[in-house]
Amino acid sequence: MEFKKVMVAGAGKSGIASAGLLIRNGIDVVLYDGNTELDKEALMSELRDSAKVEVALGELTDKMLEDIDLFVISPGIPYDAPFVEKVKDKGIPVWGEIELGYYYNHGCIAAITGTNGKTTTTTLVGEIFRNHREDSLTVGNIGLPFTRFADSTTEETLIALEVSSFQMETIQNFRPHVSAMLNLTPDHLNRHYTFDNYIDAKFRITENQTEDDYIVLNYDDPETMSRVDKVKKAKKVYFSHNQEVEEGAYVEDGMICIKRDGKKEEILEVDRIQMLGVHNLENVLAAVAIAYYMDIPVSVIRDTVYDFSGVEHRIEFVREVNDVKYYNDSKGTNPDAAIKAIKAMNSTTLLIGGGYDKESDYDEWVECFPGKVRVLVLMGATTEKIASCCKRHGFNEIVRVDSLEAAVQYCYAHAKPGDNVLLSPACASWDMFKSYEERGTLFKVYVNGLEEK
Ligand code: UMA
Repeated sequence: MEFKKVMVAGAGKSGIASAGLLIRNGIDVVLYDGNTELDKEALMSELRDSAKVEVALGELTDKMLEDIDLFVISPGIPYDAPFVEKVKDKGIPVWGEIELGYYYNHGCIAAITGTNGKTTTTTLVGEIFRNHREDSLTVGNIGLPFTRFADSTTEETLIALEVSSFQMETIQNFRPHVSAMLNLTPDHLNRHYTFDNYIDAKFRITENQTEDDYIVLNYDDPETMSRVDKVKKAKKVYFSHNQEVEEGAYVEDGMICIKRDGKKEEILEVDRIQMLGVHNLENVLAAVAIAYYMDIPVSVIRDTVYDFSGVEHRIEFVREVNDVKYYNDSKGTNPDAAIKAIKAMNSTTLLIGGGYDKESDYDEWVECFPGKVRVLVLMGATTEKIASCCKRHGFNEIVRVDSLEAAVQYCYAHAKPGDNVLLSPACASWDMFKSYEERGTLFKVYVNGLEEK
C-alpha cells in the first residue's frame, strides 16, 4: 500500500514515534490529538522536520481528513471511538501503531501478550536476544514504541515485542514468528466491555501466523487452554510449572527442560532463578520456550536467566527501614497481578491499594488477604468500591488516605519490625498519576526519604 499523507492520532509516545517514522520515510504527517491543551509548538519541535508535519488539536473535522490516505491510532484510543468511526465511514484505512511498525519492519519478531507477566517475560526475552546478538530490540507496550525503531531493523534483528489487547485490536497483517499467551484474567473491561472481547483482541496475536510460526501457551492457565481452538495455523508450544508437556517447557527434578519433537533437553536449574514467586517461574518458562523456538543457543538462555533479577515496579525491593521491608509493585495494575504480589510476600504485610477504576472485580484479591495483609491503606478513585468489597468479605482493617505520600507515612508509623509494606494497587494509576511508572517512582522517593528511628 502506498500512502502520501497520514494522520497519526494521539500525541503520546506512540503517536510521536509513528509520526517520526513516517517523516523519516518521506511521508506527510498530520499529528492529531483530542486534547486542545497540548503545546503545538513543542510537538512540532519534538518532530524536528516541521516541513512535513502539521499538528491538529481538538475535535476531528472533515476538513482535517481531506487527502488523508491512512489513519494510525495510538493504543489508548479505542477502535470504536466516535471520531475513529467517522474516519472508517470515509473509507480511510485505520491501523494501530504496531501495524505501522510491522509494515516497515524487517526483523524477526517474538510477540508477547497475556494479562500479567508481559513486562518481565519480554524484558527477559529481550536480554536473551541481546546476549546472543547486538542487533536486537525490546519494544512495545513495555514503554518504547515499536515504530521508533521498526524502520531501522534488518533481517538479522531480533525483536522482543510486548503487545497489549489495545494494540492487537488494530492489526491487519502483523505476523510474529513466535507469539506467546502468558495467561488470561479479566482486565480493561471498561475498554473491551466483556472478557470475551478482551480475549478475542489478545488472540489476534496469532491471526496471521502460518505453519512456520509458533505460539507459546500457558498449559496451567485454564482460560488460555480453553481457547486454544482460536489458534489456526501456528504450531502450539506449551509451558507448565507443574506437569510435563508434549511440546515445550516444563520442570522436572528441579530442572527446566524443553521437549521438542519428542526430544528432551535440560536447560537450567530452577534454584538458580533469582526472582520470587511461582508466577516468575512461569515467566521464566515462557521466556525459555520463546527463546528456544527463536533458535537462541541454550547456553545463552541459561546464562541470561541466571543473571536476571527482575524488572522495575514489579515486586521490586526498595529498602529496609526499622526492620520493615518496602516493596514497589506499582505494575500490579489489576487484581490478578496484585494477588501474585501478595502471594510472594513472606510475612505480614501493610498493603497500599486503589486507583483508577477499570471496572475490575476485587473479590478474589480481598479473599487472599487473610493471614497475609494486616492493613489495607486505600487511595484513589476505587477507594469506596474496594472498601465495600472488603466489608462483604469481613475484612475491616482499612485506612483511607488522600495521597501516596500519606499512605507511605501511615505505613511508616504503623508497621512493626518484620512487616512488609507493599504498594500493589490492583488498579491502574491514571486517576492520580501519569503512569504506573510515575506512581512507582514516587513511592520509591517517599520510601527513600524515611528515616531510621
Ligand atoms: N487521545 C486522544 N483521544 C482519545 C484518547 C487519547 O486524542 O480518545 C490522546 C491523548 O490526549 C494523549 C494520547 O492520545 O495525548 C495518548 O496516547 P496513548 O494513551 O496511546 O499513550 P502512549 O503514550 O502512546 O502510550 C502507549 C501505551 N498506552 C496505552 O496503551 C494506554 C503504553 O502502554 C505504551 O507503553 C506506549 O504506547 C508505547 O508503546 C501503557 C499501558 O498502560 C504502559 N498499557 C496498558 C497496560 O499495560 O495495561 C495496555
